[in-house]
Amino acid sequence: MVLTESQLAQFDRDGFVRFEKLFSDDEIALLKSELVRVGQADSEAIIRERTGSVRTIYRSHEPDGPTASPAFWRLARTPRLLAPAQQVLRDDELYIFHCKNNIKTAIDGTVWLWHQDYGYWQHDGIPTPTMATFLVMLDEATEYSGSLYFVPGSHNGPVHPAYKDEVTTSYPQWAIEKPAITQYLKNSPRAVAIEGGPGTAVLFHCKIVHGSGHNLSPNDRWHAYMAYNPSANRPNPVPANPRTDYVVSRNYAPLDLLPNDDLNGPAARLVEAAAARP
Ligand SMILES: O=C(O)CCC(=O)C(=O)O
Repeated sequence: MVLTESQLAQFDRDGFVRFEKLFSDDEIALLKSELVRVGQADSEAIIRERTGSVRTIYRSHEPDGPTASPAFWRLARTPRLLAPAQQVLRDDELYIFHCKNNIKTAIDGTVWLWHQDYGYWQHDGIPTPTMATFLVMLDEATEYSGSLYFVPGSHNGPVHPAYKDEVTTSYPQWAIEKPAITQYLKNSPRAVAIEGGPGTAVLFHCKIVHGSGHNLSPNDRWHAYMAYNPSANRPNPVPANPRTDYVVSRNYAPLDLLPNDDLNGPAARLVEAAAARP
């Protein structure tokens, strides 16, 4: 998929660009069934809410590991995601910094405080804020079910002072400090709710100011995310406690576009194994 000049300009101006029904109902059903399957694993790459329900499933895009899924391996490489990410980052050599699936369950799926992704990722040693993430909606996202909010154009501003919040949710988050975010929101364009049906996709910049609320609705709100980073922008070593591989991937090999844009198929290992067969 090739972005038009106007889509590219929109990304550069607003910090995000959306695509309606980029994935079919069958593809969304496949991705959801894969998350149900890998969500049964006993793995540290699965983060739970304090209630015990699943909050995030990481690392479903690799060919190995307890949360691995061939469909997600292929999703990372589909020309529908990878090609626009290459375009907005002006770099053909991208790898997945991480893949995460936020399973914001009905009633108990909790908030993501206002933050910038690069607010965390700078602490992981990423040299420059030239990264972009594709969100794929696996359910209907509404304000009621805890959709994202973006502050348009905020990626062109500074990296705001952030603190590590270990109180609000089960998983620590680098959130923008309250005085800074309060002032910023008062003086910025109004945040927009990123609502949409299953199959909608949104590509966004790693410095966009965003957050999301609690899921008060009776319906789950599953989102899949692929965070793309140029291989040349891989993290520098950090002095202490580097985060684990499922959240800061050490696999910097540039991704190849899928030759056939089909999420139904094998992942790398299986492709290699098939090719090696006599
Ligand atoms: O899925 C959400 O509601 C928010 C996720 C998010 O902002 C993040 O993972 O950085």
